[in-house]
Amino acid sequence: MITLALAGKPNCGKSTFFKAATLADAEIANYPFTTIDANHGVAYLRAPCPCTGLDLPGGAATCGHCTDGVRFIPINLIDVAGLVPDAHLGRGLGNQFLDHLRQADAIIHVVDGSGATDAEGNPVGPGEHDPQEDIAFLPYEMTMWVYGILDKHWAKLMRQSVQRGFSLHAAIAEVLAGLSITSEDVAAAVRETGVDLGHADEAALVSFCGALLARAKPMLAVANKADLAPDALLARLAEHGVPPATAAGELALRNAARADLITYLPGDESFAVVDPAALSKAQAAGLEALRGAMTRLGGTGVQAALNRAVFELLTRIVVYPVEDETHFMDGRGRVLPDAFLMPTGATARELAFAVHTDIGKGFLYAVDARTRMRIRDTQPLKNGDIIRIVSAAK
Ligand SMILES: Nc1nc2c(ncn2[C@@H]2O[C@H](COP(=O)(O)OP(=O)(O)OP(=O)(O)O)[C@@H](O)[C@H]2O)c(=O)[nH]1
Ligand SMILES: [Mg+2]
Repeated sequence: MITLALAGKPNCGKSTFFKAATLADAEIANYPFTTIDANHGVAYLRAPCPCTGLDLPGGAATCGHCTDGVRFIPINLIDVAGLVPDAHLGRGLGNQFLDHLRQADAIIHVVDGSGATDAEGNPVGPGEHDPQEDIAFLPYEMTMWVYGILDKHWAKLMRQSVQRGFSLHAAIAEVLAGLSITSEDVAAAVRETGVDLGHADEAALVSFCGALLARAKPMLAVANKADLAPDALLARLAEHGVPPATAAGELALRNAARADLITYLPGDESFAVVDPAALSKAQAAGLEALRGAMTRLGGTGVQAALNRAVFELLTRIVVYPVEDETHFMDGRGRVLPDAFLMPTGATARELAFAVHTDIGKGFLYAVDARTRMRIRDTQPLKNGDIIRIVSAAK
């Protein structure tokens, strides 16, 4: 399963974002380093369910795995302890937490878009800190952390490559394998930065590490606490590709929906109150304030950030494997039960391997369930495809 990590300075709203996205318990408080041990949970991506418009078995309206045609696809989410400037040198809680980011396929960098906390996460007056200053800090800390790992092994790496004709690219990839960095990534980062690894100085190696990291751990910065931020600041952040979010707003909506006070699906631009008479005065006022913020921001931005990280940064597509292409079912009669997040360009054979190694090994051919046409082995799958895999393995 895809794993995203929430990272950023202390007190920016990572645990609030995590709790809103997973509804798992997580401690939230207005001071730095509330979270020490990382929280792990399951969040969901939002996608249109392919059952809409299909002729389903027994004339069913939906597949039973979606809500009104909206499909929620599970991913892992990790809420990591806050990082402060110079964490790579051991400041704050040190660099042990950078280690949690190893497991992530991509990172959502939660920025306090309200400017009401300083670089260390201590509360300051509204707008006293410029959130733009925080955007570059996380990539920098992570780059310096990778550089630190490489630097520690550098003499050995050089010796090995000179004495034993070992490829330096492969040796670097081996040292950084924990970050899922491959020798292809190393070769690409060398091409991108033009670094001559054999004779590189510190600055050249740091820029090489930055390029490596951008490939291995793509990052999306999100301006959280946007409900408190002035429009002009949000517009400036948006110009730098940083979308707004209100994690606290999303958490309030999910709790209200769970209590049947409102109808709201994560990622909706608005919500509907079920029965205005059932709300306390405070609840009604809180929800109306939130409605205003959502109109201004185009929703809470939480679902949008999760979706963007997976569909845009990791360029995944959703594909639905079935065993019976006429009824869109698996072998147990369940309609469209599984959604697979495949890399763009993946083929049916790769989907077969993702379903099960044996199914992949026994792969014979695949059928597009919508057109009932066989698809070529080499043909890239499309987002939303429903695919029957025919395999010698059962
Ligand atoms: N107004 C507003 N406040 C928020 C939002 N998200 C979080 N907060 C508040 O910000 C404070 C910090 O939230 P946390 O979720 O604990 O932040 P964190 O980043 O996990 O903090 P550490 O674990 O200490 O690193 C709390 O008081 C939250 O209620 C938001 O979207 N809007
Ligand atoms: Mg926290």
